[in-house]
This record gives sequence, structure tokens and C-alpha cells, in this order.
Amino acid sequence: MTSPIRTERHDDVLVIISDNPPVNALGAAVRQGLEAAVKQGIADDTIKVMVIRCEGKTFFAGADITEFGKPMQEPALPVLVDMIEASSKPVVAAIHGTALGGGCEVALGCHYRVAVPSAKLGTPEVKLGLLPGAGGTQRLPRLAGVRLALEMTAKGAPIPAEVAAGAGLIDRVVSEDSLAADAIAFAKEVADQRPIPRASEKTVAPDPETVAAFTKENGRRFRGFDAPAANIACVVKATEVPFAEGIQFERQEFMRLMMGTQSAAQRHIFFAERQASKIDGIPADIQLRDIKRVGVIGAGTMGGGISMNFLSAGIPVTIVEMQQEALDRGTGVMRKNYEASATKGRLKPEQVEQAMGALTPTLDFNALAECDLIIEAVYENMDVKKDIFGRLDTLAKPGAILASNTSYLNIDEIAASTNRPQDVVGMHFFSPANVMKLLEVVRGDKTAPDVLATVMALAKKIRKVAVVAGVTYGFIGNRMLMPRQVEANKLLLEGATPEQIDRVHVAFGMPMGPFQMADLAGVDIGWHRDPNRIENVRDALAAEGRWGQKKQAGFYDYDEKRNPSPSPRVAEIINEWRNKTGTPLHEVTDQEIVERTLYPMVNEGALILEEGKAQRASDIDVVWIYGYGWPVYRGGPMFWAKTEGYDKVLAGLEKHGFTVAESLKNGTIK
Ligand code: 3H9
Repeated sequence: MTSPIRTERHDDVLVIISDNPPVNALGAAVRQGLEAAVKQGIADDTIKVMVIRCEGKTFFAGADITEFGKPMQEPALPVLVDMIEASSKPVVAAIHGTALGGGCEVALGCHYRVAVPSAKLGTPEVKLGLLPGAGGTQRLPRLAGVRLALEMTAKGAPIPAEVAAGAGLIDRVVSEDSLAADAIAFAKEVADQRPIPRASEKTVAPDPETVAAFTKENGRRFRGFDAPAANIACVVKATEVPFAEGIQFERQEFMRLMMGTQSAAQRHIFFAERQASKIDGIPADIQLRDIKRVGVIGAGTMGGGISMNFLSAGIPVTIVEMQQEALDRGTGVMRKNYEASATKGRLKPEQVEQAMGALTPTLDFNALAECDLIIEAVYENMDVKKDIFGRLDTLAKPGAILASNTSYLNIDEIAASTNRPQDVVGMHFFSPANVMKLLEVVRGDKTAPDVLATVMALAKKIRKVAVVAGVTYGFIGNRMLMPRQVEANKLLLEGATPEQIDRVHVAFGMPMGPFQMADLAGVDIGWHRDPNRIENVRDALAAEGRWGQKKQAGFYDYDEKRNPSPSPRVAEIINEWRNKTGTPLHEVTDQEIVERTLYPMVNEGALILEEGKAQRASDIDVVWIYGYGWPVYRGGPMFWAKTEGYDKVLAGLEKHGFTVAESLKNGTIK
């Protein structure tokens, strides 16, 4: 097998080049090749200095994650990085793309770093439930100080070359298109400089105030995760003990995290997210439809949010409403949202104008005729949707994709109201649509393969994580929400309180519990609005005007600042319904809440898989992580079931009398 590493000589400079697509991950062959090449450079008397660079789209993007959990092949990455740093001849890293994780650590082990302006440096291991385990936690603070090291390791966001240069991580920013030559020129300049600068030989003073402030600032973001605290502890160690001792601590913490379920869950999601974009039975190279302009029907919260995704990606949008007032209100909200991002420094003022400039608001439905993709985002009513699709059928250009943002309804029925069901697809965005990363792409019976593939590719362009779902009531996410809600409501009558159920869900790691969610979304959502037809606690609350946060009363009472407190009135209503239904009271434990609200979700997920409404279990996990805030360190409901133990989940479901999915019963669930 040919090595992904080759060398080139340029006078007394040895250039070591990695060519390991797609992202130059530091797998065994790359590490072995690098070790051999650096040894060659050290041994060769005609060589004075070395350059390490990569071909393709990026410098090393990290350790090869697919090797984790398998037997380690020599040399281990930490050993390789130490060996590079110990070289008696200077080594220069020439960086383009993203030097991430182990890639960043290789660069930090080099004595000098040059980078193109578009390059980024980062240690995103924390997002995989890990820490930079090849000396990164010890070299970063020594080179860039405690604050930046904390930011980079515990939060995992990469920094641009310019920032890295300002912080002392990059020695020279070179021209975008002459990295190879500029790196050689730089190497010649430093070839004879002594002493050779080594990060490990530097020291960094303890800074407890910065550490305390950083930990406090990020308390919410880190809640429930193990890895951030371990990253922080390693950075602190770098300020307290000699390098070699710090490295030992880093190794021990790295191995602890690596063996834990959190990292396994986060690595699962890393691959699950990428897997989700692959559609069974459709070749990867299928010809896509060209989407130059998008039409959106409805300028409400959803329509506006959906439009913003495309505008932000530079795709013009025509947005249609029935009334001028609604149109103005909708576009006003979009502008306000963009301006809020600009105030926070996330957008430049000219980007706001650029996005809004690409929006064409209109009352003229016929304006949709020029659109290549039209997304209907009106309220959930089958007749209204059928009517809209019928009208679209007569005016949309041939080959235009017709999408519905429905959260529940049958895409096949909607498609049947057109003469081109092959062009119809579901695009279920989650609210707020300009923020939430999930997109459920609903494949109808007749949806054409190129329509599906085009929408999946477009999702990536607008920075969504897309998952293919089949036609089933509520698709993947909302369908799984239903059994959870049914059980939560029953538990109220049996003796649990909304506070207890929500607390169990929040302790599990969800951003909020089912009743907090109901209050936020609106208790009146889906209510039939017939005061004479009160069938459960929720109807009773809705009929009393307890519509949630917007009315300062729902399952909780709220003060003016929307702080919730338990509601005596809700307790009364629950009691009334308990008596009316003759439901016996019992002491509901937290464990029972887990078994009765979370296990049924796993069960529903298993049914969805059995019915072929999701392509794979990991897609279901992606839906729950990106659409509903399931804690990523638990890897999604299906991964969690595995860590919880399928037998335990099965026993729990049977104990509470659920009808259990066959695959859970016969152990074929994967
Ligand atoms: C680490 O370094 C530990 C060390 O500190 C200590 C060790 C002792 N390994 O994302 P894309 C695959 S931990 C293996 O679609 P993009 C990916 O699965 C690592 N495979 O491209 C996909 O495969 P497929 C720290 C990897 O252009 C393909 O490459 N580093 C790895 O949108 C394309 O990926 C990270 O966490 C990997 N490290 O984004 C960085 N990375 O085509 C992780 C990618 O079969 N990577 N693949 O589905 C990324 O963030 C993005 O891939 C990157 C490119 C930004 C680089």
C-alpha cells in the first residue's frame, strides 16, 4: 500500500506532504509516514529544516475518529508530536483549511506555524466528549495563555488565522495561494535560528480568576457534560506543574473520557449526522435540480424563519401573503431578527441589507411561477393545503419542487391534489426555523429521487442537518412526542405534578420538560376551541384561558418576568379530573417517570424503524438531538436505549403494560 506521506526536497528544506483525503485525518499510515519522514529529515546532513503541509482541502483535521476503540497502532499521536517537537532541526507547519484536534496538536508540536488567512485552528475534541490528548491542553496555554486555551479546548470553537496570529499561535500569515512556496521561504529564514522554540519549554502562570470567571460564564452551556470540566482541569494543570507531569494528567483524563458513555454518544452523533445525509437507494452522483429562487407561502413565524435560511445562504426568496398587513409584519420580524444578529456582532450591517435585499415580498400568488422550489408554510389544515397545492400545480414552472412544511399531515394526500406528485416533498422545519438545525425531509410514495436528493443537498447549503422520514402522522420527531405526552398526562392524574415530571426531564438533560414545553408553545395549540367539549386537563386549562407563558398562566403560574411557579389552580383542575375519571393515586417515583415517558419513545422509534419510516436508528437520534434538544451526551433515544440496556427498556415497558415493538421483544433492534 502506498503511503499517504511523501517528501520533496527544496535545497536544504525537506517538505513533508500528507495526502489523505477527505480531511487528512491522522490515521496509522499517516502517523507512520510522518514519523519516518521526520526521522529522515533529522538524519540527512543536507537537510537543515522541515516543513509539514497537506494536500487537498485541509491540514490534518484531527485524529482518525474511526480508529477510536480499536487496538492502537504505533506511533501513538502524542508520541509522534513529542518526537516532532524534540527534533534537533526546526519544523514548520504550513496550515490551510482547518487544523483541528490532533491536527492542531501536530502544528503546536512544530516549532513554527505559518497559515493562509482563511485557515482555522481549533481543538473541537470537547464536542466528541474528549479533550486534546496529544499535548494540546499543555501546549496551548503555554503558547496562547489561559483564557484562549480555555475557550478553544472547553468550548471547542475554532479560531481564524488572524486571531491565532494575534495570540502567538501563528508566526506568519502568508498569501492565500502560495502557501507551499511561502512556507519554504519562511523555513529558510528560521533554519539556523537557535534555540529552537519549543512550546513544552515555556511556562504559563496560574490564573484562577480567569478560570473561575470562564467556568461561571459557561455554566449553562456545560450543564450535564463531563468533558468541559476535564478540559478546564487540564489547562489549569498546565499552569501548576511541569510539562511532563501535565501530559500524564492529560493522558489519564483523555482515557477516562474515552472509556465513558458520553464520548461514545457524542462520537456516535458525529457519524450519525453525516450518515443521515445519505439516502438509501439513491446514487450519490444523481443529477440535482437547480434551485436559483425559492418561494415561501405564508409570512408568519414559520414562513419568515424558513425564508431567512435561504436569504442567509444567498438564495433569493419570493414570500407571498394574502394581506398587506401580514406581509409587512412578517418581513418586519425578519428584519428585526437580522438586526438583532448584527447588534450581537454575528452579522455585518451590510449582510443584513444583502439578505433583506434578496427578499421579494408580494401579495401576488402568481409571482411564485419563477421559483424553482416553493415551500408552503400556512397553518395545519389539509383542505387549505390541498387547495394551495392545486393552485401551485397550475402555475409552478415544470420541474419546480413543491414542498410542504406540515408537521403532521400526509404528504401523499397533499401530493395527490397535483398532477405532479413526483415533485412534491415534505420539508418540516422546526421553530424557530432560522435557528433550529433539524430539517425532516418527508419522502412521499411518489417523490422523485432527484427531488429528494436536491432537497437534502440544499439542506446542507442552508446549514441544516436533514433526515429523511417516511409518511406517517407526525413523521419521526412529533410521532415520538405523542406517547410521551399521553403518559405524562396520565401520570398527572396518578399523582405526579407538572413540576416533578419536568424536573425529571431536565435532570435527564432535556432543555425543558413536557409541561414547560406546552406552556412555551401554547396550551391552546391544537385545541378545538369548543368550551363545551372539555375532555382532559389540557382542554380545561385552555378553556380557562391558561394558554401558557403568553397569558402568564398555563401548567404553571408566571410573574411579569415569566418566572414559573407551581399553580394551585392547576393542582385543583388535576384533582377534579382525577375524581371525574376515578384514577387511583399512587406515589409516582422519578424512575417511573423515566420508564413511562422515555421508554415509550424508544418503543415508538422501534416501530418507526419496523415500518420503514426512518432509514436507520441513528437518524432518529439525529432528529431528537437537533430538533428537540435531547442531550447529545446521551446520544439520542435509540443510542440511549442501548446504553440503558434493551432488556431493561423491554422489562420497563412490559411492566407498565405497553404494547411493545417486535424488534424490542425479539432482540433484533440494533
Ligand atoms: C482528536 O483529534 C483526538 C486527539 O486530540 C488526541 C488523540 C490521541 N476522523 O464533515 P465532513 C470524515 S479527535 C475520521 O462531511 P466537511 C467524515 O466522517 C478529532 N473521519 O466534511 C466524512 O466521512 P463520509 C478532532 C473524519 O468539509 C468525511 O470525513 N477533530 C474525521 O463538512 C467528510 O467530513 C475533529 O473533531 C476524522 N477526524 O467538514 C474534526 N473528520 O464522507 C472533525 C471528518 O464518509 N471533522 N471525517 O461521511 C470536522 O469537523 C469536519 O469533518 C471538517 C470538514 C470541518 C474537518
